[in-house]
Amino acid sequence: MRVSIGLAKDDAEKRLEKRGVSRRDFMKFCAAVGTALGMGPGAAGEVAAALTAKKRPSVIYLHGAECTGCSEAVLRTYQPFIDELILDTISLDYHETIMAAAGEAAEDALHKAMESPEGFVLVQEGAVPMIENGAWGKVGGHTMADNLKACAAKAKAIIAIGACATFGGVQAAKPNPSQAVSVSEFLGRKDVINIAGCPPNPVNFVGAVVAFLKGDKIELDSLQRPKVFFGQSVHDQCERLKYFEAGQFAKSFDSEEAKKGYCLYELGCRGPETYNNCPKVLFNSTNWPVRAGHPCIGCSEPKFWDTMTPFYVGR
Ligand code: FSX
Ligand code: SF4
Ligand code: F3S
Repeated sequence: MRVSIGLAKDDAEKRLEKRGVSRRDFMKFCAAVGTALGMGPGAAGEVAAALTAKKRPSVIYLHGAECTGCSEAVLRTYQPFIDELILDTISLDYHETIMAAAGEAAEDALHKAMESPEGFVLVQEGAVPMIENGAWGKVGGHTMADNLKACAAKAKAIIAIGACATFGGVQAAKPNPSQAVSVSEFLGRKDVINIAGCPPNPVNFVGAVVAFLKGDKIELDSLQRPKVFFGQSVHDQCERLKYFEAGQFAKSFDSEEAKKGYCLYELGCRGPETYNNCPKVLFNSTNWPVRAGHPCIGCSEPKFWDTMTPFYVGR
């Protein structure tokens, strides 16, 4: 599907306005993305320019084995315009869960996007089930593995979004009955951009898209996550760090200490082992797990279902 037609910058802003999104809100969001990207004072303007440029990349968004929470996170933010923004500013030509087309029309859209002369960016949400030659996961009669392989061979850039695509996620947890693997493992490629998290922060996803649109090099860590988003531990950025350092810990969720905002380490917080920008970027610019009183469960780390469990137990 071609969700929208090519829009000049002003047209894009006008269209957002029509949906009740003021330029101010749009620029606020752009500033948040710019800040996450570690850009300077001109960040909002630069991000806005990248997102509203006339020439938009075609995006193919594939699903593997997952819960679709990543798509939900991107499309159901409190800012009603992020969906509009994504659909307007990139040309989302194929997205299995939100596209209107079905059956052969959907397949046609995929092939058309794959042949687009400008090329395309491939986004994959979800792991790749490998058992029985991939037969446990099929879309349009093809295995998820085959779809990914065919698209990856032609893509200009590959973004793996969410814990499942980046590291296998819940379906790769022991005993991994479907023999699920991550996108980079399946493709054997070191250039897949891993936007980790279960779900990941939409700002990090949009940030990676913006960096690509601007032609900026995206530096990755040893787990192929952009350093700019995943370079620091959750713990080091946590507002409860002062309590950790003072040895002040909440012993139970209903304790006075918990109410006072003491450190959740003894209640199983994995912030010290986890790299992500949640405390700084927040979800929906509103909150993040620890501020809401819940320990970090390590959702942006590989195999966290195996390595970070049992949850709610200190170590
Ligand atoms: Fe995985 Fe996406 Fe966790 Fe779900 O689908 S990252 S299970 S929130 O959403 O891939
Ligand atoms: Fe670290 Fe978690 Fe304590 Fe925050 S709540 S200081 S992330 S251990
Ligand atoms: Fe995930 Fe921990 Fe952030 S659980 S959302 S990395 S606080």
